[in-house]
Amino acid sequence: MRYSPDAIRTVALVGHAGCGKTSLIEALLHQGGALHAPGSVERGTTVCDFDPLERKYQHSLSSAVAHLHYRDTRIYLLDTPGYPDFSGLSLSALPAVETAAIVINAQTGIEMTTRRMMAWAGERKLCRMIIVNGIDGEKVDLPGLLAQIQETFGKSCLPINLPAQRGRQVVDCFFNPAGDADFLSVAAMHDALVDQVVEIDPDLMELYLEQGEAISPEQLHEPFERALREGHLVPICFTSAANGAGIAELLDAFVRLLPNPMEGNPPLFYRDAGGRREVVHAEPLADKHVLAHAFKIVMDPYIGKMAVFRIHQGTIRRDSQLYIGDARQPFRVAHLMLLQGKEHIDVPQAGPGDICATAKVDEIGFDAVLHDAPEDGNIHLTPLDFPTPIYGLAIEPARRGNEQRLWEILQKLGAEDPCLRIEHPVGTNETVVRGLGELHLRHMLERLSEQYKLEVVTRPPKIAYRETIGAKAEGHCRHKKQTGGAGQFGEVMLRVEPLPRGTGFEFVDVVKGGAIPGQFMPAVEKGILQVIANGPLAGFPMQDVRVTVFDGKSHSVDSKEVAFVSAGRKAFIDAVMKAQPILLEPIVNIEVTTPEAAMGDIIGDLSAKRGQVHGTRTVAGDSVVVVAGQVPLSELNDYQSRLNAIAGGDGNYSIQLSHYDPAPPAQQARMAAQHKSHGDGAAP
Ligand SMILES: Nc1nc2c(ncn2[C@@H]2O[C@H](COP(=O)(O)OP(=O)(O)OP(=O)(O)O)[C@@H](O)[C@H]2O)c(=O)[nH]1
Ligand SMILES: [Mg+2]
Repeated sequence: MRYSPDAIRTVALVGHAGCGKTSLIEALLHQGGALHAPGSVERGTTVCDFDPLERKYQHSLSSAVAHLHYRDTRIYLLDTPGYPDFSGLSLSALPAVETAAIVINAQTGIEMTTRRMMAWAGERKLCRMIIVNGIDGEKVDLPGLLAQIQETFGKSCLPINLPAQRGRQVVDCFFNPAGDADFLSVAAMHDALVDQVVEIDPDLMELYLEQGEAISPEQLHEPFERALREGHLVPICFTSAANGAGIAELLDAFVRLLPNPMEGNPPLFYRDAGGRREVVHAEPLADKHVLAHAFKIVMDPYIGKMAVFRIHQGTIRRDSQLYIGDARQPFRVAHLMLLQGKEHIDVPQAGPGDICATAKVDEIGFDAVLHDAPEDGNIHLTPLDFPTPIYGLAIEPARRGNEQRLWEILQKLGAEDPCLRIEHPVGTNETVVRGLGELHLRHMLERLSEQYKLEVVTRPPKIAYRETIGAKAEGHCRHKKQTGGAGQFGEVMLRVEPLPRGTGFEFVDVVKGGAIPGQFMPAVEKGILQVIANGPLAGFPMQDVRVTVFDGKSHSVDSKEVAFVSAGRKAFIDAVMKAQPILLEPIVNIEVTTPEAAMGDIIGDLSAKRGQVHGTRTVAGDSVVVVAGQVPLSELNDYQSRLNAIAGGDGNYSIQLSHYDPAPPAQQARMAAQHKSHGDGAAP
């Protein structure tokens, strides 16, 4: 059955781990008739947590798509993982939907992912709603939580229903405001909602003041959508995925109140017109050119590479010819499928608003734009601002000979997750996988062994230190070689000086009178750049240095490129070693979420690790705190285990690169000595 765009809703459920997203989708699928009985996360029987590792851990580790048909409407539900380690996969689901439903656990309240997702969805201009789930819980303080939500996210967050019968039901505050709620007055909430909606439209406001109560929900539909689009209204629904309270009402709210693809804010497409960005307005119309966006890539061991995409414009049919980005050759859509967790349902065609998948097309990468007009090859979707993966693990196969296979599998895993990066840092002979946290990398390792049956050994990677200098100095080298016939000659004199942190490298040539002939200057720079990539102090890349070459000598016969590369390199090393070389270490911003009882110990531990605590804030009532600060990355080896020990298994943390600072002198000395003992020392 084909749906016109106005009969489609797309919703991504986002929010902190364990708030009930997967369970809610299960309850909604059941309510909408797509499932005879809801499965459970504990029994490993849900539609969305179908991966063996998800079942083992009882947590979603990737995003999943489900859909249902309800009251002539097709509703797409995207389940996303709540752990911050997998936020690359939750964030990437956002461009596929009109609405982000931020789920809050009634028991634990506002958590780190809640805040982040509210902010991220707001930045992407998505319509937002809040679902407070778990209202059946015994010790929940729902009035307190509602006040906290409004305090944190603003007064635009208003309930469209309220819990009743001590969390066994909900009562509607918008369409039929009647009945008693467990707290607050239904009538007052209705008025607050209508006030908020009419505020957006002065004409309606006037009418409202005249008509008063008589204004109908139908009259409010347009302004309601506008209020959602502009973030002027964030409706709140209450649910329990466990006892079913509020589930039918939530489904009803999806259909009646959430934007269809024509009512949501348009996707952020742009055309790259020779470096200039021109906004492209995708129109959700079936007869226009195709514009679709691949937001999820799955490497299925059985069906191969599968791309999941959202159609924003036009119609895709089985056998359609589509282009991937700026590729010249189109591919044929051999399979067009709707997804229900791990199930694929072949469909003949799909249109604007639909979320589909196609398999066996190797060229479709994450974030690819699919289209059917060669001239649209320069259309892109504004990229998401993903957190930087800086938590690294050096990895190699347990058995020699498997290097290539490991590399290929890592590339596959990296293709699925925008926050998993595979690196081969210059100057090291390591393959390093970077992710957002220990859990992220542990999951990657489990997939290597369980899914791909590849055993590997790991160790902490070399920390990405940098080198710089602390003073001005001059350096000199006369490179002279006489081997049999032709000789080599080049002489370079240069000056180095420190630049402000984060500036990089500058090369200045002020040589006068052709002391170094112009054609050899690139050779001098090449020699210097070799040292920039592999610093003389401890072998790390150098930054924030200006090099001024001011004099030199050449020889009419013996001067050659190699001689000046060598002279440039050695003169530069000479200068750097006299200019107070400094080892810089990465400093990260850290946020530790911990039960309040462990807060003092966490702060003490961070201080002992040369960290600085900038502040703490309370979330989830009073029981959980977030400690924010900065700490050198080199101090965080094995931090999750320490945190587990201190916080009794309830601690969590996330890090992001902040800046580079000089490493303590003892550490510098140790690393310089290590570098020397490996024979890569600074001696020119
Ligand atoms: N009492 C109660 N328990 C719930 C409710 N919803 C979910 N749970 C339980 O809470 C736990 C976590 O639920 P999930 O659905 O896996 O939560 P999630 O948001 O998908 O978690 P992640 O996948 O880790 O992000 C499971 O044990 C559920 O059975 C609810 O409304 N009430
Ligand atoms: Mg889940």
